[in-house]
Amino acid sequence: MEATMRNPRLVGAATAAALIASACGERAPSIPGDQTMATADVQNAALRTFIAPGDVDEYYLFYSGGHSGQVFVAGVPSMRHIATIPVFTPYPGTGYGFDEESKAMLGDFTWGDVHHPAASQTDGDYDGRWLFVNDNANNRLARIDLRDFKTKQILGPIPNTMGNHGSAMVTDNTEYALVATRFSVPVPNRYVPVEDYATDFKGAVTGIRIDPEDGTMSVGWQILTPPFNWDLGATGRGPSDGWAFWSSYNAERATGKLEITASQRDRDYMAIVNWRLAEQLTEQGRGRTIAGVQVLDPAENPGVMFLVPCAKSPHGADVDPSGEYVMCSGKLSPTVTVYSFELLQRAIANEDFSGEEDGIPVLDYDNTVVMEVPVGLGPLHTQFDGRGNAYTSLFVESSVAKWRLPPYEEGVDPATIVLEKIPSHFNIGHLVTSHGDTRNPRGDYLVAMNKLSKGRHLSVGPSIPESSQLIDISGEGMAMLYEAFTEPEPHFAQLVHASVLNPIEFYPREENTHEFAIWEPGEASVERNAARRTVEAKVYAIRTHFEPALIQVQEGDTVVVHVTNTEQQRDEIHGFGVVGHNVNVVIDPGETKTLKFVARRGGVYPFYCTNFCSALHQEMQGYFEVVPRGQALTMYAPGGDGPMQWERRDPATALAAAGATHEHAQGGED
Ligand code: RUQ
Ligand code: CUA
Repeated sequence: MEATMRNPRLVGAATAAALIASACGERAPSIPGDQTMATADVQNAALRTFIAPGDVDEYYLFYSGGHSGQVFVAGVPSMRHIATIPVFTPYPGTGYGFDEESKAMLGDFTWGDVHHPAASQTDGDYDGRWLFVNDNANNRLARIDLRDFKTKQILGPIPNTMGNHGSAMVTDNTEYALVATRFSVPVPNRYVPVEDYATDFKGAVTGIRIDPEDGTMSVGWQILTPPFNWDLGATGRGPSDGWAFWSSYNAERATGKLEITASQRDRDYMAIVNWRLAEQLTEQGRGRTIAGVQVLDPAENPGVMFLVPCAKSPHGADVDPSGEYVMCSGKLSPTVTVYSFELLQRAIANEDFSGEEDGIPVLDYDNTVVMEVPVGLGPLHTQFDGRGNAYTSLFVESSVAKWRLPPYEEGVDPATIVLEKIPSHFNIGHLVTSHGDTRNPRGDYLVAMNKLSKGRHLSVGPSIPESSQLIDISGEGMAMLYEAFTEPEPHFAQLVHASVLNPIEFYPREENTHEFAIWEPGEASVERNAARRTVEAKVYAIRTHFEPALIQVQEGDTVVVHVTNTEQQRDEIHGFGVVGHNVNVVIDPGETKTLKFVARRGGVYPFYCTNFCSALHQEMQGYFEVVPRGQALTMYAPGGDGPMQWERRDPATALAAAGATHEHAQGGED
């Protein structure tokens, strides 16, 4: 303690904690279970989470924004929100979805449903290059570049896919992002009555190939599956490298009220997919082409897919850091089912099957399971600490259970495997530990992502946030540290050590390949094509003006503006908002963006810098003159064609105007 207290940052925190403890003695902070936190625990929590002004956090928390279509970035341990990365949703804050490039990426959709982010890996650990996120709603997958925290590609809709939920998980060396469907439909999609669901509807598992150089995603192969609802998956590593696993619900192949109809059987299935074999079979042309994708039927391609029963209505399928143990959490059973990969392989080799589903062998349950760990009610998802422990979220019980991974001693009492529980507020969905789905979990922090916050915050009316709780798992026991609130709606997250990432501070000018980038004010230009009724401008932006500051167009013209932010300095961001035309782009230093709008009504419309950039930010503005139809343009050659002439005439004698104002003002004073 002596040593730590020498750290001035910690002394400050300790003092703060002591102050809280004394000054607010009446207002005892409460933690899970509504027990009062002991003063020592308060002090510890304050010390562990306090980041002094100017200091930075240890970890990046990338958490999915659910149906907001975004990804949120927070620092851990402070849990401070740092950034919002828009992915499937326009976001005027960064101008995303307003410039032509990102509009093209979004296509016809203005929302998505992000559930499971997956950070790229090399040798089974995060490499800090990309973050892949799924869109459960519109069957897409997106890639965020962690060099600049921007969405760079949206792939999809992925053919033959409905509800891209079991997604995204990346393989050990980011060869693939693997995805699976939540909903089943007729494939190829056509009208078939829902009564024929069990026989005529299909799900799919898809391998999305990742280009190792630049991360470009493309559809590699697809496996058609029975109409089970694939929920969540995990990729193998070590001994299980080359394999992937998905949990499913609805082994009943039911429709209607699934809460009843899909909860009839005692067990659902976990899928075991040999993705390397799927890749080979596709290369051999064993697939049928449906909607442009090579689709493998597992009945005709033995070995590519197996099923094994698992506890009822599972959410997570997870693989431990060694790659030997695969587990499935059955929400409707109080257990986590742990399989050994070796036993699964043995069952496959010995054809130890207990049945089949549409030609897919079902492995014998008893011969593949190592243990049904009695974790508690509503187990949902499991992460690891790298010290032989697993942490499972318990939705119904509203807590996190810490338990011991195999191997277990002969005849071990299953109850002794569960080591500890800590309550969460409230109804935890996913949890994430630092590097928790890699070969090398760091074992220090766990974030519980709770589905309900039930008013543990200042009241904001009926539409309330979700809560996330930071738990210290570095010691023997788990300790609650902090609680933060987020907009809807975190599902899963990635907790990545800051040292893994190396984001840029601005875009180096040499890298700007935009066709219409300009770097000198003299290169700014406005060109009108009278025949096509378009005006195209190259605009130069720097603190604190635009060049040109006046653009003349004709009513009805399509206006295309390429704005280059010519700054080469961190934090010098400019915006370009056009009043009355629903356009706002934000251009980072060194970046060029293109915006486009139709000048529908004659008049004068200001454009201005929307991002506060300097003391003269308010002055950074200009005008679009929209000359009414039938009235001659004055800044172009007769006929309104060709380059716009900059200085058409002196501004209505600025001096005289100023004088007038002055006089007027003086008059007012008298
Ligand atoms: S999810 S806890 Cu794994 Cu779709 Cu929401
Ligand atoms: Cu440029 Cu504000």
